[in-house]
Amino acid sequence: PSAKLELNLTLTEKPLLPCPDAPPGLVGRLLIEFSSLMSMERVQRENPDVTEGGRYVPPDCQPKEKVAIIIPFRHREHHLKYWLHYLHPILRRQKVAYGIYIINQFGEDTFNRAKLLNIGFLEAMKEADYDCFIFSDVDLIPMDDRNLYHCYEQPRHFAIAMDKFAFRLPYAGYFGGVSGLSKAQFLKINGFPNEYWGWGGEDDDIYNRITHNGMKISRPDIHVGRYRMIKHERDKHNEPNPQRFTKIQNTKMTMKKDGINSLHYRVIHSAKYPMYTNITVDIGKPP
Ligand code: UDH
Repeated sequence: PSAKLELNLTLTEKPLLPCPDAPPGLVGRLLIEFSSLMSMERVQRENPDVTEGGRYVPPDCQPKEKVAIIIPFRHREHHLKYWLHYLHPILRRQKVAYGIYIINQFGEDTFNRAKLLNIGFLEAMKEADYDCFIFSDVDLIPMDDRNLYHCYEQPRHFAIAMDKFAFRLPYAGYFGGVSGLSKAQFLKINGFPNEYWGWGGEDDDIYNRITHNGMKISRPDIHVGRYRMIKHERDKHNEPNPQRFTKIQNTKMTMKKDGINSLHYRVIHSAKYPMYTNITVDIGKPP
């Protein structure tokens, strides 16, 4: 009888077709605002098919890749609610198979965005065989769902037209805010620098790593790559780093020894919540 059951199953289960390059359910330009109250309960209620740890797999097609979304984080709970509220439905319409990883810096020492992103790469890889890594600030919301959150032939810069920069690139080599690299692209540049403490420069260093390794930046159409940033004051312990200008002159030398191959940290706490995975890490402090 079990052989018969197996046969029945194989006859009725349709193999899923690959997810389309242009998902049919996209709506285009979106209204993004941050004035209404947001709660995690509401986000949960409105996203019942997201599974524990903030994971999702499209039910009706075979995704080409698995995407880990990595968010550097500390004391931005308010922003995170909006980010999850907007992004879960967008990613679902885009037919992305994904997991959300919040990498939360423990303690009150100087913030280090790029080091947290490196940790996100390693920690996500421990959980699943991700092909693609999208690194997003917690306060940036895409205004158009045609800005597809997956990886491309070349490292991708998604946040090319932010409201705070009058919907333009602030300078040609800008790679900040939201970016995405395949596993191979990330490893080719030895990941991101661990030695940028405080605000600024790390995104330019990543840009340098990409170009020094013979890759180019890929970008969406300027009308599609629009973002709203949730307004905020400068955080404590993330002051502009005065060393950033000299450091970005030296990427070619430093990238070989500073990166994913020199990463040290300690996981303090890790938890799967309904809408995201949180990993709190001790990353040390500037020398
Ligand atoms: N981040 C945190 N907590 C912090 C610092 C940074 O979560 O304490 C994360 C967060 O994901 C944020 C990202 O790191 O989106 C980038 O940091 P940022 O938002 O400080 O950088 P941005 O360039 O702002 O967006 C700089 C300060 C602007 C002050 C404007 C005052 N009017």
